[in-house]
Amino acid sequence: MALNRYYSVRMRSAREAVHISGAEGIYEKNEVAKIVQQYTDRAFEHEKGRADTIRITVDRLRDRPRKIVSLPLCSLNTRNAEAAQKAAMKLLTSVGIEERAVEEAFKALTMGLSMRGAMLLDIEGVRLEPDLLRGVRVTRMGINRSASKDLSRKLGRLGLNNDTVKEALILASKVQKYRMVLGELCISDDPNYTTGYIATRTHGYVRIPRIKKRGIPYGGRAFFITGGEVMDLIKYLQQTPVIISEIKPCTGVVPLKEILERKSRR
Ligand code: WAQ
Ligand code: MG
Repeated sequence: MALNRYYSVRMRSAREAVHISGAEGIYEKNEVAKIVQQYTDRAFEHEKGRADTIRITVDRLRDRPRKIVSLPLCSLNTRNAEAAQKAAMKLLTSVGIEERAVEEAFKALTMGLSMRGAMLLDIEGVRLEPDLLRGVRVTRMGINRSASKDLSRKLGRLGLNNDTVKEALILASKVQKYRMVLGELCISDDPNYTTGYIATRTHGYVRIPRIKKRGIPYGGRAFFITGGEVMDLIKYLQQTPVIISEIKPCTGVVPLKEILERKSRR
């Protein structure tokens, strides 16, 4: 059997043992050296400060990555955290998640505890991740070169062509590909990044501006899931390599009503 030619490349940087930035992707062998260079530059130039430790891990993948299509992207124009939470509630409850689960997620995400990974909640809000402090890390995801170019072009028209949006869309697309997952809520832990998102297969990736006040240094992710084997889901999230190879439309601000009426064709 021919060896798989794909590699996972991951980077983590820190300054005085405090995490600064991370990045990861899936690449072919001939791209690895260039990506290591890019990740190094990125760690040195990060706005949170120059890293003094950069760890880069390169692993050949045993399995061929699964090719998937990205979620379509759009934005709401929420004015403040209250409006943002209301919109998030409407989107998530419209796919069968109960109100109390969404409330539980917001409560946990605004409490000020920082988790490295995501919370898993069932539709009633019961926490299901085995490690409640760490959460579940999604890893082994990437985007191929042609899809990355297409995504940059589509996001560029909206003034959104940056690593933060690209990487969040890649992660959310991998997560929503698994049928047990009904939705995701994400709030950045970056104090200056106040746009979060909701992702569902029905509505796609919906950006939600002003979901938190500027200056708040914590955030997090919650995945809402229905019945099924949680351990299989965790294995998928952590280990199954997935590559975005096609990009759905990316649009600017859309009224919430329109998003709720629109059913995506996926
Ligand atoms: N797997 C699971 N959870 C993660 C992962 C991961 N790979 N990476 C981060 N998290 C969790 C963790 O609790 C972080 O504190 C939290 O998510 C936020 O992570 O379209 O930058 O890297 O403009 O701060 C949204 C972009 C950006 C919205 C989200 O997340 C837009 C972002 P951050
Ligand atoms: Mg961050």
